Amino acid sequence: MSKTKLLQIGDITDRMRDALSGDFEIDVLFDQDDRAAFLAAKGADYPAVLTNGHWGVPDDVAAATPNLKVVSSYGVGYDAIDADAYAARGIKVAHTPDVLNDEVADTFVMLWLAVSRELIPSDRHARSGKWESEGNYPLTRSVQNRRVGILGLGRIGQTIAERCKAFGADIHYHSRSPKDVPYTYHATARDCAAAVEVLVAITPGGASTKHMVNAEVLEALGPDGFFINVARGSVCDEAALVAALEQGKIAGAGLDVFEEEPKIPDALKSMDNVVLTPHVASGTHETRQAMGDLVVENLRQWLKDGSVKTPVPECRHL
Ligand code: NAP
Ligand code: 8YV
Repeated sequence: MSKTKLLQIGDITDRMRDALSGDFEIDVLFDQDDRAAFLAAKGADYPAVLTNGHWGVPDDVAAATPNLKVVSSYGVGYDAIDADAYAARGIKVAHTPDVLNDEVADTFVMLWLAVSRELIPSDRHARSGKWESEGNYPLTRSVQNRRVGILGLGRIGQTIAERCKAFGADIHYHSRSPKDVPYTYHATARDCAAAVEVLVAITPGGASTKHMVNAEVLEALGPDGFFINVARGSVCDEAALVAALEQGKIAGAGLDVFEEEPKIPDALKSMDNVVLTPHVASGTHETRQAMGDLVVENLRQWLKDGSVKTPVPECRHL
C-alpha cells in the first residue's frame, strides 16, 4: 500500500520519525534547496502537514497545499496557524494540550525562583571567587507568601496556581471570563498587575493578547514586582519591558519567550535582574516524548478514520 505524503515543518525527534515512517512518506520543507519551486511542484501532493508552535503553517505553505486535510502541531499554542481559516475549509488542526502543563508550570517556578533569589548572579559570585575576595552575597527576596497574578487561567495557568500554593501564595488571575476557583478574579491585566507582586503570563499568543503586558501594566506591577513570561513573546511589549527594567519600574523579569525569536534584545541580556531561557518551557526528554507521541497519534488516528484525538477548539465540530 502506498504511503500518505506528509510535509514536515521544523524539527521532530527520531522517535516521531520512526513511528510515522511506516504510514507516511515524510518530506522535510527545510531540506529543500528551492522552497518556492518545491512548493509549486509538490504542494498539492500533501494531505498532511506536521509543524510546531513556532513555525505554524507559513502563508506560502498554506497557499501551495490545496488538498490539505490535517495539520498536526508539536505544541499546544497554535497562534501561528490560522485555525479559523482551516476549520472553514474542513481541515483538521490538532495540537498537544495537557501533556506539557507540569513542565511549563515547573519552568515558571524555575524562572520565578531564579530571578527572585538571584540565582545567576549568585552562582557567578560563587564561581568567580568573589565570595572569597569580596565576602558574602547580598540578601535576596523570598518567594514565600507572595501575591501572584496569573494572566490566563487555563490548563497551564491552573497548574501554575497549584505550584504557587506550595509557596503560600495568595493567587489572583485575569482571563476572558471568571472561573469557578478560589482565587481573586480581575477583569483587566492592569488590575491584576496592580494587586500582585509577581505577574506571570500564560495566555495564548495572537492578536487578542498582543501586548497585553504593556507599560501601564508594568507600572501597575510596581518597583518590587517580578514579571515572568512563559506564554508567547507577543503577549508582552518588549520595548516597554526593557524601559520598565531600565527605569526600575519593576524589580526583575524571567523570560522564556521573546517577540522575535530567536533574537533577544541586547538590553535584556545585559541585565542581572533578568533571567533568560530560549523557549524551553516544555523542553525535557520526557515531555517532548509525550508531545511527540500525541502528534503521531493524531496523524495515525486521522489516517484511520479521518478524526484527530486533540483538535484545537476551532476544529472540534468537524
Ligand atoms: P488554555 O488552556 O487554552 O488557556 C488559555 C487561557 O488564556 C485561558 O484562561 C483563557 O481565558 C486565557 N485567554 C485567552 N485569550 C485571552 C485574552 N484575549 N485575554 C485574557 N485571557 C485570555 O491554554 P494552555 O494549554 O494553558 O496554554 C496557554 C499558552 O501557553 C499556549 O497557547 C502557548 O502560547 C503557551 N505555551 C508556551 C510554552 C513555552 O514553551 N513557553 C509551552 C506551552 C504553552 P478563558 O478561559 O476565559 O477563555
Ligand atoms: C514548543 C510551545 O516549544 O507548546 C507550545 O505552545 O510553545 C512549546 O511547547 C513550541 O510548540 C515550539 O515547538
